[in-house]
Amino acid sequence: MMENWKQFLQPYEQAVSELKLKLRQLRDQYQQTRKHSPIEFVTGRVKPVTSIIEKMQRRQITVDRLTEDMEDIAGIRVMCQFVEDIYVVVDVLKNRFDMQVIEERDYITNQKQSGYRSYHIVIKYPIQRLSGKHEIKVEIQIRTLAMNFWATIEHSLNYKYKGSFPRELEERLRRSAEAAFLLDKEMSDIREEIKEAQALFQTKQSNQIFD
Ligand code: 0O2
Repeated sequence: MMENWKQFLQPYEQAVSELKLKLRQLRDQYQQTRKHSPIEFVTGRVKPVTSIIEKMQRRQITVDRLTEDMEDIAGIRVMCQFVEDIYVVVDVLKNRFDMQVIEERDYITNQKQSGYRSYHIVIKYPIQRLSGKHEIKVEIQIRTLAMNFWATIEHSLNYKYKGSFPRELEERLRRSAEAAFLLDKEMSDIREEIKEAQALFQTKQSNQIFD
C-alpha cells in the first residue's frame, strides 16, 4: 500500500489549484470584454484517499499503476449555462498551450444508463515542483447547470443506496434526468435572447459601479 498519501497527493493539489485559478480567470476575461462567458463557474477537488482506495480495489489498480491508470485523482468541474457552451469550452481547452487533451468521453451524446450527462476530458497538465517538471493527469467534467443539479443529487443518493435504488426512486431519477434534458433544450432554444438580456444587465451593473 501507499506509504505517504499526503506527499503523493501534493502535486495533484497543486494542479487542481492552478487550473481552478486559470479557468476562473478565463471566465473573468470573457466578462471584462463583455462577451458571453461559456463558463459559469468552476470547482475542483482532489479525490479523497478512501475513494482512491475503493476505486483501486474495484478496478484492480496497483500502486505502481496508480498515476497512469486513475485519471480522476485530480478533478475539475466546469459549469455552463447552455449545452452549446460545453463544446466551446472543450474547443478552448484543446487550443491551450499549457495542457494536452489525451482522452474525451461524451456522455451527452451517449447518456449513461443512470441518466448521467456530462462531457469528460482527460488532460496532461505540467506542473513545476522542486524536483522539476511533472505531468499530471486531470479529469475535467464539463456540464450545464441542469446536468450538475441532477448529477449532484444522484451522487448523494448513490452514496446512500450504493447504486441499488428502490424502484420508485429509480423511476423518479430517470424522470428528473429527462426533465433536466428538456430544461437544457428549452434554454438552448432561447439562448440568444438570454445572452442579450444578460449583456444589458452586465452593462447596467458596471455603470452602477462607476456612478
Ligand atoms: P467522484 O466523487 O465524483 O470523484 P468509473 O469511475 O469507473 O465509473 P471512469 O472511466 O473512471 O469510470 O470515469 P468516468 O465515467 O469518465 O467518470 C467517473 C466520474 O464521472 C465519477 O466519479 C462521477 O464524478 C461522474 N459520473 C459518472 N457516472 C456518473 C453517474 O451515473 N452519476 C453521477 N452522479 N456521476 C457520475 P466518481 O469516482 O464516481 O466519484
